[in-house]
Amino acid sequence: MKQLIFASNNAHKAHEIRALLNNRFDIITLKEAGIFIDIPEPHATLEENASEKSLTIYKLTNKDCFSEDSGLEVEALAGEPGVKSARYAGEKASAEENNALLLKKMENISNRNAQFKTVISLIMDGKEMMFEGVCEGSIALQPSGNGGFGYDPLFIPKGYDKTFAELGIEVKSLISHRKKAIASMNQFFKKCS
Ligand code: ITT
Repeated sequence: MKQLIFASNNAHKAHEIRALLNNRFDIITLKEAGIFIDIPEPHATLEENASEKSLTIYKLTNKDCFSEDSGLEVEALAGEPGVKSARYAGEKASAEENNALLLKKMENISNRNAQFKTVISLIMDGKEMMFEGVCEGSIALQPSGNGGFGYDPLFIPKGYDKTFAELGIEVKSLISHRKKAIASMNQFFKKCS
């Protein structure tokens, strides 16, 4: 099976992506590849940060790889936390701290519309390609559920009345931002084969 390095240190993402790629590739995380670096994400867009991660690993390994940058964009907060999703409440903030800050900023805000966005940067044979996926929904009034990671306890996808953390990976894998971005990458792989 063809190997593909996933340029990420987020084990939750790797778990979801392996399920979504359905064993099409042997996905190797950075840790499994013996690469112990925290790639900086200094840019203002998900696209630039995704490129930064995959290009860093490609330059280091010269192997096919991909990365993804994701963020939660809240309409009433002008797209915050966006690219800062992982470090919204501070550089080393936990998911609970990020969620608490988001709820605080949304106190007394009735427009709860939000979307998750994933941008994938794939480098194959030295060429970069990008894929994107968006999942619309809304921000709950309080965290619920134990599944998933990050903002999942606060995000209610459109058409549902439970959070991603309550719905679990089975439902999330059908409708998520990550699912849509991976589906688009899969279309590309199908065209190539
Ligand atoms: P890598 O850069 O190593 O891949 P990361 O956690 O730093 O891992 P990002 O820079 O893409 O990843 O940060 C995205 C943050 O957005 C992530 O830490 C979560 O807080 C949140 N996030 C992304 N996808 C999510 C999802 O599917 N469900 C809930 N929260 C998510």
